[in-house]
Amino acid sequence: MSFKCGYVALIGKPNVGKSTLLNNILGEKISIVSDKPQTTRNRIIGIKNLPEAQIVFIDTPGIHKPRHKLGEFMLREAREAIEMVDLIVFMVETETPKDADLAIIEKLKKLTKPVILAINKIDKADKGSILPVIDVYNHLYHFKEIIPISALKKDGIDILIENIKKYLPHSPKLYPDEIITDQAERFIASEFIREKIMKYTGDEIPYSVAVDIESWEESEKLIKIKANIYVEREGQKIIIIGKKGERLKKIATEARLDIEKLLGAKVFLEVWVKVRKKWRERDILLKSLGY
Ligand SMILES: Nc1nc2c(ncn2[C@@H]2O[C@H](COP(=O)(O)OP(=O)(O)OP(=O)(O)O)[C@@H](O)[C@H]2O)c(=O)[nH]1
Ligand SMILES: [Mg+2]
Repeated sequence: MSFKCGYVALIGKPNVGKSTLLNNILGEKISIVSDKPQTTRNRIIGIKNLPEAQIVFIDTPGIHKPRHKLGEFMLREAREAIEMVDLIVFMVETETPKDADLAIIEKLKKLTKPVILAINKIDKADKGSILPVIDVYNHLYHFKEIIPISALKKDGIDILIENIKKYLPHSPKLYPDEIITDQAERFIASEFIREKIMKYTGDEIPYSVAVDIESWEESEKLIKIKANIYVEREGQKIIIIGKKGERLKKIATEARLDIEKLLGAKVFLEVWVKVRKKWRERDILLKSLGY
């Protein structure tokens, strides 16, 4: 009866390190990461099994003001995660709160759930700057705990986990031990491709891209995957492909290596870039792309 199990949402403004934290807690990459905001678009469950607890994390899209229907979907994903969990981990950076952080705190005030504040990226902050930040947040909201961490350098993660456990309900496991995520391999593979596009393109391209797996054939020796990259304009297609196809080749090669690691198998990956005008605004296209 002493076993604990519950849902924990990782929320915060874009780019604070939510997905980095989830991957490093699990020791496996299931949620994509980039140095650009609005990387995560869907709720992603990651399960941490401990001898005395099962923590079901939900990574969420960064909370921002949506400017198109895709953004509205992302915000809904975050909101629904907040509604379904036992505990919220609100992530911020080691700096005084920005408007986006304050707006989230206003939303938290309307809830009755426990909230832990994780102050991330302490590895790049001056030592003396952390205490004043804690002090400011302490005055803004009644956080159950305030924990400075570095998701990247895995600093403070054990303390965070110990504190999360305190607020989980007594309950048997909700998921079998061997399951680490609710996301299908097909989805994670498409995300790895999107991650490399985010890495190798700039301006508006990372936000105008969606990836869809068209076919997936498994044989004994090889998994053959055919994927489509959708962009909104012809010019974006030309940029992604690059001179003599070099950029697309780099994107596909790096994505394939990640997919092979995930699947533990050899992969043949074929990618095509296609234009779908204004897909971020069109309900039918959004739905067909999983948003
Ligand atoms: N220095 C430092 N960088 C970090 C840390 N955690 C994450 N980052 C970097 O911050 C950037 C954003 O990380 P993500 O994990 O994608 O952030 P996110 O909160 O999931 O972002 P969205 O999905 O856009 O909401 C990446 O470049 C990470 O490498 C950290 O502890 N220290
Ligand atoms: Mg993310």
